[in-house]
Amino acid sequence: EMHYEVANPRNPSADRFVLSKGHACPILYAAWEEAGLLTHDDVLSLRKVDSDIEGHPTPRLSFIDVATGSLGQGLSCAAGMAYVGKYVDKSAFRVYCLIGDGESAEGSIWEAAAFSSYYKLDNLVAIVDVNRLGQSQATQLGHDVEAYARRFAAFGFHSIVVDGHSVEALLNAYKEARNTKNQPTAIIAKTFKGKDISGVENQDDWHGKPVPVEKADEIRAILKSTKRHNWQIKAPPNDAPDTKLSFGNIHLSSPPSYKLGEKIATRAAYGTALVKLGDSSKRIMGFDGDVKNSTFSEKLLKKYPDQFVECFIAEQNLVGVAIGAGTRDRVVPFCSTFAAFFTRAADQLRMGAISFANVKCVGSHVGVSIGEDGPSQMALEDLGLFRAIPKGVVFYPSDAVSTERAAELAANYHGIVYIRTSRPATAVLYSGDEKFEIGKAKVVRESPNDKVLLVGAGVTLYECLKAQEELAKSGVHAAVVDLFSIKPIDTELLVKQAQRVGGRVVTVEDHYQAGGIGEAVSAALSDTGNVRVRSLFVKDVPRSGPPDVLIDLFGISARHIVDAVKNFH
Ligand SMILES: Cc1ncc(C[n+]2csc(CCOP(=O)(O)OP(=O)(O)O)c2C)c(N)n1
Ligand SMILES: *[C@@H]1O[C@H](CO)[C@@H](O)[C@H](O)[C@H]1NC(C)=O
Repeated sequence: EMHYEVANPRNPSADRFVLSKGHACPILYAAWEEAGLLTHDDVLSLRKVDSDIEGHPTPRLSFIDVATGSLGQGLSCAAGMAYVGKYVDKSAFRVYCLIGDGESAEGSIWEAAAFSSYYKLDNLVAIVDVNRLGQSQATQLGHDVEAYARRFAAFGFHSIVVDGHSVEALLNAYKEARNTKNQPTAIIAKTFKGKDISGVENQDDWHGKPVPVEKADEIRAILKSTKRHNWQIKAPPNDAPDTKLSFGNIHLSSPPSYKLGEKIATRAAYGTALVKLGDSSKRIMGFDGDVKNSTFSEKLLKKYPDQFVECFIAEQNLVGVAIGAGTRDRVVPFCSTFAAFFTRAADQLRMGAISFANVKCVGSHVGVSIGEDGPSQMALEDLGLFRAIPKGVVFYPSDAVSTERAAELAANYHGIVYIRTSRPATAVLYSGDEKFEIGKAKVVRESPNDKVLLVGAGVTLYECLKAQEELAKSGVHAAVVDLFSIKPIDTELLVKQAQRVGGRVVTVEDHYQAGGIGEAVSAALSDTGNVRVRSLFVKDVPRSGPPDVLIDLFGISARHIVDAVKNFH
């Protein structure tokens, strides 16, 4: 059914296959041997440490676009691929996603289903392997294929029920899917786990186990008696445009233009940056979860509606779609929502790391400084989440200039990048031509007499600046660092400054302690002698109130910084 190029599985025009039930990958490896990409020895190296034929599929293999194995995520990624195929590449490629029936209990499957029908992704086919069984017992719906058909139909799919063991029935269903316009298709395949193998078929307790070696002859006989189908590999049409996406070459269409001291929220500057990146590349895409007028991603929608996808209030799917859209470097996806709500997609982000995904997450509304909306809207653990991602980059810009540059750096870094933006308007600190780099902090105040180093980012940088002025009045001189790049952190600069001021360092952050700036700075300084770090952070569950009041009440205001310095002996 699929069109692909065996020698180049990542051909941008080729059909995509996502094995959402990733644990079934041995059969996928066997299929690629049959297709001629893998050797028999490759396939037999399953799960060996020096083999990319892993226990669950990952993009270490050229025919895998997204890692799977954490159930419920494949359909979102497939939908992202299908969206790009239909609306961005305008290519004929089709996307197939195989889902387990047990897996279909995951809510994210249904988030993806709603998204796929809303966007009329008629190039997307979900195949549900209804074998009745999960891992430890029967699924909720058992073999009730009609119930799956009704559910997918209710979510806007064209549902087709087939005998999943009949290749003819499956081929007919794929044909029907190809002829179905304006809606995705769900093929509900009734199957039996361990079909035809005596004592195994349709029985519990065989999940994830090889059949016993004594049964090998019986199984060989079954396979030999199974009718072979004549098939040929169909070449892709090669109709996907050459995107020439060259990372390192995506620029803001004009440098940041603000007046020093002018007050702009970094979230607003993010919207401006996204538009400027969109000016220079048609392949910059924005994704948001119905908060686009809060995150300011709507600026991209307004100027370039073709480069924006509303993903509605379904953050797991938002991240999954963006990860899928970013595969094969078709687009550079920027997804935005309130930073707190990215925690809902923690598992998608974790899997994104295993997928070596190229995705940018921009979280607004961080910390107590959002004010009256209260703690449910305050991200206070997002830095911990994103810092944990291997090779992930985390920016926490304090002003509008550094925010625009963070977005530009993110667009050019192939990997997962998080940008933490803030709600309150903050003063512009840098001129438009200031150079920002991944892994580099900025010293914003320094004098030869400094006796303490204050480290902040976002709103707390301004508290540090206020504290610095206050302390100077009583003759205590403090250096102030704008951390900017939380990960990788600027160890060199921190060590140098900490030593220069005599080893006293105070960090302050609008975030809980775990995974935050205090811990990051402490780790960076842990191998430097005679350095001590005091950290101010949000210690308790916050509440509603004016931002300034909350910043003070929860212990991260200039007054608390001054106290910390005065009590730091
Ligand atoms: C999010 C998540 N939860 C649990 C598991 C553990 N697990 C792996 S396979 C499986 C059963 C899956 O059942 P189904 O989707 O019906 O697949 P099949 O029975 O066809 O193998 C479970 C619970 C997992 N991999 N991911
Ligand atoms: C977003 O737009 C809606 C509808 O126009 C409006 O009611 C709401 O106040 C806006 N939110 C923000 C934060 O501007």
